[in-house]
Amino acid sequence: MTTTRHARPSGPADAGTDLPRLNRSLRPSAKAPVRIVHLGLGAFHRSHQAWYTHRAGDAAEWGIASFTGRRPDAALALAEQDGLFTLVERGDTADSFEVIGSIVTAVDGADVARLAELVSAPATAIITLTITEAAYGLGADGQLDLRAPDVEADLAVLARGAGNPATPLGRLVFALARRRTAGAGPLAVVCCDNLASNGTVARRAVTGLAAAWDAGLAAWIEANVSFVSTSVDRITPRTTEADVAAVEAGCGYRDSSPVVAEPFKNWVLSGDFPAGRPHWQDAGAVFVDDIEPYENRKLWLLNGAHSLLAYAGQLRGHTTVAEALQDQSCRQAVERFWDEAETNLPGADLQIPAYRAALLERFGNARIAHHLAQIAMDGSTKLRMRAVPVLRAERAQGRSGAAAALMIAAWMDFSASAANFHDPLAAEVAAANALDGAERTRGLLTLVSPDLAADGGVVQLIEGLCGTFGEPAVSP
Ligand code: CS2
Repeated sequence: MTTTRHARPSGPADAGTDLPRLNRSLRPSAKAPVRIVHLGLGAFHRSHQAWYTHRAGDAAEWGIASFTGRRPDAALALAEQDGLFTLVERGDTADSFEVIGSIVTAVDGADVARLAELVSAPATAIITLTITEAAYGLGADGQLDLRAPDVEADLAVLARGAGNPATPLGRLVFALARRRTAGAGPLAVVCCDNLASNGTVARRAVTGLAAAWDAGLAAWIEANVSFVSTSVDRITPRTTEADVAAVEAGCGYRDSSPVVAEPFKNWVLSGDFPAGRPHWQDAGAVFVDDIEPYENRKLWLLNGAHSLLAYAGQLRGHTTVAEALQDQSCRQAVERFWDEAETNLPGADLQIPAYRAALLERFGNARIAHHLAQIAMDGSTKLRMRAVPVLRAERAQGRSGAAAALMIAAWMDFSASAANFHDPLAAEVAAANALDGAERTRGLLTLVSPDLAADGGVVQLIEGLCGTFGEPAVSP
């Protein structure tokens, strides 16, 4: 199937260019009714879940209403295009373009009344989430931190009966309460964030918040909401002005919101859909009983290598994944980490050698400018999924876990030097960085894994590895 479209849409030209804007005249098929509500309208949602839904054999029955997170911008831009956007599939040598039609409504996340209305509609069968790893509000102990200021604030809003919670979790819990009242029946929540056992994490976070507000609601959620676990994969860098220009040149229309992604995509899901689901398998999604080996393979090998490259690479002065991979010291650290991780990934079914080879190719695609700074964000949360399990497994078997420890050491060095350090625990990280020597290492490690921080051997190992990729540019 060719995905390149050269048709010019009818309709007004965009201000500032003589090109027409992408608009409903290019909608690939009739607009589907809303049956999926999504929280987290970002580039990854559009290149992944929206693409799978667009390509499902029964796409005509499954429209997505997609809500933004903190800002309305993406919803406003997409609404101008009737929800349509161009997916630029960027291979090693060429781009192909496809107009994606599965998002039928794009809404500002602050419009919680609209969210509640759609979630409580009987036709809605699925709520998908890409709200970032950090948004599940889990502490290092894996439990929802009810004392986090934004969680406390939302609980106060819910307790007052006000309809404007600010966090994605608060908004979701509010909307589920409306579904309960409406008697609209069971549905599935499908977590698409990069977390281990992400369905379980979402269940814990949602029911934890609900229980702190209304025990009856928590019990209703337990009985009526299925939390599906998924492993999601498609490298999707942030869209740039050059990408907008590439769409203009390739398609002959102006799209304010194209999304660029690699050709590779993967979606593994496990769990029940009590109100039905699209035939995502038509687009290559895979449904399994036991998702853990697949999610570990992806979280450790792909995301782990990404985080290692993000910290080591930036300490070495690189900007993108492809650039960092050219640097032998970064490449070697990745290969060593993969060797360690692989020892803890069971079964020939996982085809680890082929998976590793494919990753090297995917990371090496220099036409995808995947910025290390984007991956480096929220490290305290990400390392819990990407480095800690491998380090823990290695130590449990009497080995050092030095390659996983090196990822954590690189994060520590980066945290002390980055001009723009973005992390939910940024204040705590800064406080720990003001300490010296082993105290600093222990303080930082406690934020990622309190149990590993209590092990003097691990603290010493990580401290010894600090400075491997160069000293932090700015001392704490
Ligand atoms: C990346 C992921 O930003 C990050 O933390 O590791 O977004 C990664 O690109 C995706 O998981 C790929 O599927």
